[in-house]
Amino acid sequence: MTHHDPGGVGTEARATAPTGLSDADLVRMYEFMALARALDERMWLLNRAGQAPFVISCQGHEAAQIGAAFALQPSKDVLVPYYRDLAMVLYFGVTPRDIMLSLLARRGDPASQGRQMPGHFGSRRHNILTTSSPVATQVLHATGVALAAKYRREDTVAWTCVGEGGTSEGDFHEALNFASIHRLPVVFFVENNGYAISVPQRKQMAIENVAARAAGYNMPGVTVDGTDPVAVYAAATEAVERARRGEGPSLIEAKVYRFTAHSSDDDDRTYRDPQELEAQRVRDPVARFRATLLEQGVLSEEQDAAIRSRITAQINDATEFAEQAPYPDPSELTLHVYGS
Ligand SMILES: Cc1ncc(C[n+]2csc(CCOP(=O)(O)OP(=O)(O)O)c2C)c(N)n1
Ligand SMILES: [Mg+2]
Repeated sequence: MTHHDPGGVGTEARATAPTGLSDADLVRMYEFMALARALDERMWLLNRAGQAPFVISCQGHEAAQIGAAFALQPSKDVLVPYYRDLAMVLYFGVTPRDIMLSLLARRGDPASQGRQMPGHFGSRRHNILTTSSPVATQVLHATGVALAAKYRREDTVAWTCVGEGGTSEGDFHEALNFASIHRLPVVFFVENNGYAISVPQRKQMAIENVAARAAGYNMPGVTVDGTDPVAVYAAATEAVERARRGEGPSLIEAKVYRFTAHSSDDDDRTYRDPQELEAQRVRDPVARFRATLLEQGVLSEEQDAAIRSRITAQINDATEFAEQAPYPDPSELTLHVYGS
């Protein structure tokens, strides 16, 4: 298995049944998850220090995103993410420097040259479709990507992510209906964190599992523990293989928890009991996966320390790089906005 490496981990590979993931793969998964978490935490620090206007977080979603990412091939598959997918885009090749340039609205931001809000990922180079702000629009875009891939007979899978709140939008249902009729190579990945900003799931829909929606479109729908990257990887691999075989789309619901407020502009204490948040800490995917790997002897304390210091160095570098980078030139304000 070839996977993009976050920074180089010297681990011997050993096949682990039944997922086919080697020890090296598991450690790489952990490093991506820890990198995403640490980068996210730094972004909040910069926000609270008044340097970054807006942050939207992946904290709590890391295992779901990395488990999914490892089932994909960034060189040929297309990622159609939503704003929480920091860990996924890092796996597809977006760097911490790129993320910081976007966060601080600098000219070098590869997603929008400092014009869009942070969290609006997009990179032609890395096969990441540009994110649109209205929730669930990306689900239709991914369906279009899959339709194009089928027409061109390309071995491409379109992978799109959406929150559970987004699955109550009409766009979501139109996309699933169309994709299923035409057996398109697309996977719909729902990161169910139980809230759509302040609205709990029971006020968003009358079902317990979003996966149940798949039955209405005659496609497989599964619910997985989104705090376990290996469980997500197994479900994702099955869906991706099905799509590659030409058998059509699948829906995967990963149950996660959102450890931060909706965004840096939200105060979750107005609608979420702090005790609920504390009780969910035992489900912290990064801490849990680290503990599991240590317990299984897949990761050593020394290796973990090396990973953490490498991550800190990467994040310090990215922060300093972006802080020193120039803002967009005001004379280029209308560039890429109006045609001539
Ligand atoms: C069509 C549309 N309606 C409302 C919004 C405002 N909005 C942004 S994120 C969000 C919540 C989405 O919740 P969910 O889909 O569960 O994703 P989560 O943020 O929980 O990951 C809302 C209502 C929007 N961006 N687009
Ligand atoms: Mg949600």
